[in-house]
Amino acid sequence: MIFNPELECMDVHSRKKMQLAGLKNLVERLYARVPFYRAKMDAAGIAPAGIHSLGDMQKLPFTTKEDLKDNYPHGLRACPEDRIVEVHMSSGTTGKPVVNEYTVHDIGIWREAMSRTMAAAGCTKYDTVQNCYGYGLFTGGPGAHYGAQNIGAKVLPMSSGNTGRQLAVMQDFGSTMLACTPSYALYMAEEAAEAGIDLRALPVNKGCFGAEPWSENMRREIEARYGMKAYDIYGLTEIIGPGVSFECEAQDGLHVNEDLFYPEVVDPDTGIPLPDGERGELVFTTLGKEGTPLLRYRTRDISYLIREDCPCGRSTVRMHRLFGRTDDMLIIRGVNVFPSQIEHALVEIEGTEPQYLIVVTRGEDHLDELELQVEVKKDFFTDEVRGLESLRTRIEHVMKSKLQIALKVKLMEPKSIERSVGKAKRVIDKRSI
Ligand code: DLL
Repeated sequence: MIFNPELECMDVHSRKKMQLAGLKNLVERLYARVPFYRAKMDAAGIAPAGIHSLGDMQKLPFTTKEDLKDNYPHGLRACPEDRIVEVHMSSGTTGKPVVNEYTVHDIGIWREAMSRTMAAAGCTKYDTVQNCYGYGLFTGGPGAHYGAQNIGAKVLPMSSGNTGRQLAVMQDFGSTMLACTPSYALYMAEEAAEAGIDLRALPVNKGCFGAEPWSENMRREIEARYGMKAYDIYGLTEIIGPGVSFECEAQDGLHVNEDLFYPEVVDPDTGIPLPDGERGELVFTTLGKEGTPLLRYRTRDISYLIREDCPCGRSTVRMHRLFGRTDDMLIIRGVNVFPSQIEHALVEIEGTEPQYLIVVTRGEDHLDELELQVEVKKDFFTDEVRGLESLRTRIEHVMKSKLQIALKVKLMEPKSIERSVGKAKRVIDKRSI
């Protein structure tokens, strides 16, 4: 279902006009109200009066994660404090967390963005949405809550964890839609199998999953185990939370809510905008936000833009599912490796689960070592050493040909890699560089 046909299917020219008006208004507000942005624009030699077209966007300075950290907690606020009604933060493993402060208007933008997102995954007022994204400072729980409720669906605000109770509620309340991280969806499916619960026999038939990288293989696995259609949803705390972009029933790229969040893709090294279809770093500008709007925010997420008609009828630009992050990239003996490449390569190997952990160490010879711990499927995990050894060498061989580096594979017993109720941790980097 298309939640807002007027805005989601509008003709591209009219949308561009809206975006330009939004950009001009944003630049004026930032220049007048946020000293950080005024200084940056002055240094770049661009004033609000110099913005005449969307092409002028390129004259504007970028905003980076470092800028957010330097201005923590309130330095980028663009409205009086008494207008802020909600705050979210990303946990950020290092340094200070990034903050998003919302006005009532901003919550409205989020609600709209998430209503479009969940409607595209088939959510209607007849659905019961089991929301197992974390509630709290994390945006996942509240974002899905606002969207589903606005559609008129019934929300079960479960938050993450307590898997036994999740499964009991899923059965007792007949949840029809699931919202959580893809890794948690798989974990719940494993627990269900263990408890003898047949998820395929339950009413749950769709889900919207995101907040972490996941492969087509994981999608197929989730769809098979639940008997559902699994949709990818994308977003980040700094911009709004979930709701920046989402898949429609065509599942061929994610529609960007571009009237709200203007996307660009740039070369991560030079910052030069790349043509549609070319892979680079996603950059977003929030067009209507009041609390902590962002100008040309460098996400570090890697994708490309698709500007072709979509059979669903939405006219918004799409982004390819994320390929990874510029800062997730591991440099192993000089070769760039993304965890997502490893996950994609694992797809080809029968007998493995989509559960893996990458451990990077630096040996006494100062060379990087990469160990890939891979879980073996229950049926493949026999005591027969020869079978396992051939699986191990097969994985090493596939990885070598796909990634151009040698790595050591350690086969792990079923369910031995730690499961997460939120975002899964896939890399442990033990190098002290
Ligand atoms: O993860 C917001 C969110 C919640 C998105 C629920 C979707 C569903 P952060 O914690 O700030 O916000 O993390 C944002 O997570 O820059 C991506 O690197 C990654 N990410 C988010 N969605 C996807 C996705 C939320 N669908 C960071 N696929 C982003 C791959 C994703 N990575």
